[in-house]
Amino acid sequence: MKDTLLKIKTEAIAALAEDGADIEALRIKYLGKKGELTAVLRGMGKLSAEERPVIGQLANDIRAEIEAEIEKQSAAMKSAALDARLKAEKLDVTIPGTKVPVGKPHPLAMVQRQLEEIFLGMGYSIAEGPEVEYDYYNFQALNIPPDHPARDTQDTFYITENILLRSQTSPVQARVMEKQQPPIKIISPGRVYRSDAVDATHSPLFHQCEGLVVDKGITMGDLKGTLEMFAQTMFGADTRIRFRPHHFPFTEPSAEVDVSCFACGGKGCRLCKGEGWIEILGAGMVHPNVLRMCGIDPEVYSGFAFGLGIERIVMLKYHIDDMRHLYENDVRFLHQF
Ligand code: 2U9
Repeated sequence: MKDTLLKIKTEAIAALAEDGADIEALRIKYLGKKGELTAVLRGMGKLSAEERPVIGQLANDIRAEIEAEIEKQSAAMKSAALDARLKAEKLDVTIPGTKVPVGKPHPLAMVQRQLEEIFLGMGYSIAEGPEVEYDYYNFQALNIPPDHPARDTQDTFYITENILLRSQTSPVQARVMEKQQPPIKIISPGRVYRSDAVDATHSPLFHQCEGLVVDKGITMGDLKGTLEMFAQTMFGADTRIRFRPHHFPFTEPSAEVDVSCFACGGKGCRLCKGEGWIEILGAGMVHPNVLRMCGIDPEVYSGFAFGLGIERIVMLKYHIDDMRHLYENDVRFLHQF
């Protein structure tokens, strides 16, 4: 019996060491319930009382040795399989990566964001309102009654007789004033519409950013200081501003505002057409009629307002000579920003 056991051991260990051995099948063959070692143990009843513990001990030792060999061989196989996988999946970190195209904001969005940052920094809030607006908020509340000549320069698209696409963002401010008593300090960036034919400087859809401050004791000095701060942050610390008298129905007095040319510093160049100055916005003190119509007492409060076209700022800043580039989504153009 001892010889049988030793033979099983030699055979089992040799079989387990073979290349590609099926370890689980060998475990069943030698150690399973119907396995060779178990068969030998079953015959132990025939042994004498002296032989039984000796053979029993030997059988247990051999079982333990085969089990240890199974462990050893299956660990070796696992590690060989892992090695093979790692070799096959080898990663060459020196290969250049695949470029993932990353988008970026449109130049109009960039400048709008910059405007927002500048005015948020001065304590303004951002106000929004509908692009489809009542005639009342777009015109009448802003001191532009029916038949006023300003309706021609701001001709827009009508949905019905009383509903239109807003021609300016001022109705947003009129709505805020109607809802809220001063202090008011807001900007209203957004899309506006006018029935203009498309050319290098006109589009039926463009973007404006307007500002409004209403409180007790607001003066033209506050307006000048605010616009100077804005111009210097937007166009450079040396920028100067200049007010030229103008007329808007919603402000009195009104002015067009120029900045000293940020390309030549004011000497005169192509960008400023030799003037040294570039017109960038309109502004003024809110007309008492507008305050009154929006429920604010002009005897107690005063305010200033300003408005600019975002396209114009983008075109000046990036030397773009045709507004249509901003809407055509040609990536060869957009990649330049
Ligand atoms: C309220 C009262 C007054 C907003 C203002 C301008 C002057 C102005 C133009 C700039 C270029 C329009 O896009 S553009 O053609 N805007 O010159 N806008 S004052 O005045 C307001 C706004 C709201 C309640």
